[in-house]
Amino acid sequence: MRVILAQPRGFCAGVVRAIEIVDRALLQHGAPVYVRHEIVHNRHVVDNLRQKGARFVEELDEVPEGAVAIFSAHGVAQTVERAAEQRRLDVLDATCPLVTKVHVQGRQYVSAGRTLILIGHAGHPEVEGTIGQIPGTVILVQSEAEVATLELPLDTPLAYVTQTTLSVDDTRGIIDALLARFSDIVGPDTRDICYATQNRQAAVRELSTQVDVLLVVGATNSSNSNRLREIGSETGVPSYLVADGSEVKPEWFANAQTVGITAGASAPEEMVKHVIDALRALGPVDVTTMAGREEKVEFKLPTKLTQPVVTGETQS
Ligand code: 10E
Ligand code: SF4
Repeated sequence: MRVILAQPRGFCAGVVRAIEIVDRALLQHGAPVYVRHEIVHNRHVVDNLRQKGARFVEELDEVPEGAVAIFSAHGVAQTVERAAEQRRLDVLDATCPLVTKVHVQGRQYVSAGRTLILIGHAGHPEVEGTIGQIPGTVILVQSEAEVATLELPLDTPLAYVTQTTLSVDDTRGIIDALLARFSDIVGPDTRDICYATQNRQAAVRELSTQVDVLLVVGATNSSNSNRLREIGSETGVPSYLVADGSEVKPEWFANAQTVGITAGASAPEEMVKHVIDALRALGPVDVTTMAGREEKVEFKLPTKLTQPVVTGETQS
């Protein structure tokens, strides 16, 4: 069996930064530190940090007053920021800077007097965070069909922003429908879909022309990983989302000579190796990596975590 690995795949700069924030917080403060929501949508990442002393909670009232609390990479609403202040929590914000950029953009549109449309998936934590970062009403649009049902005067001053991990193609369709229906609407084209999402989608689209089966390593609650699997399916290749090698099923490869593997932005490379090992258990495999875009994006850590840790007492 031939295996071709997508390039780029796996961790994006926002995920690397978020995990580093938890690691450094543990070093600086000692266990436990509290993380609101999964730091990124991956059980292996979460379990690893839990073993090191991180405690994962869904709401801040589960965090003792004054403790270290880390916001996940997906971002939080302003009500969560205020609740953290009230509980005097020592907050470290692991929101990806590209998500924060969408919050800032949305607030700018609203303060310029426009009604804001957020293109995204209801209930996703990034969407809840973005809605909660914008003062006033935010209208959530999830599909092209929903655009026709919006009950707004056609000349309402509107603006749109998007979730960062959407399908580039679906989002373009929704934006085109908005532009066609409303006469005074502005927004950032598809640029709110982050570089990592766009690069992984472009790579998987190309990879799917060369493979008989596609495996996407990622979690079922990971938006960006689900979009990668959908692209594989849309191109007609049987495509499966797997958390790790234990979920790989031999019958998927009955007629397959070439298998493509990619990984969502929150999936560790160890899990890609685990999946390759599962394929090896079925027979010999020859692994290559497709030629692809190199990513050099890095985000700064919060300054609180870049100060040297002072240990022991100073001598007089
Ligand atoms: O479900 P998502 O794809 O949004 O999140 P993830 O944790 O799987 O991957 C990282 C992406 C983030 C934080 C959204 N911008
Ligand atoms: Fe940031 Fe994009 Fe990664 Fe989300 S997927 S954490 S927006 S770089």
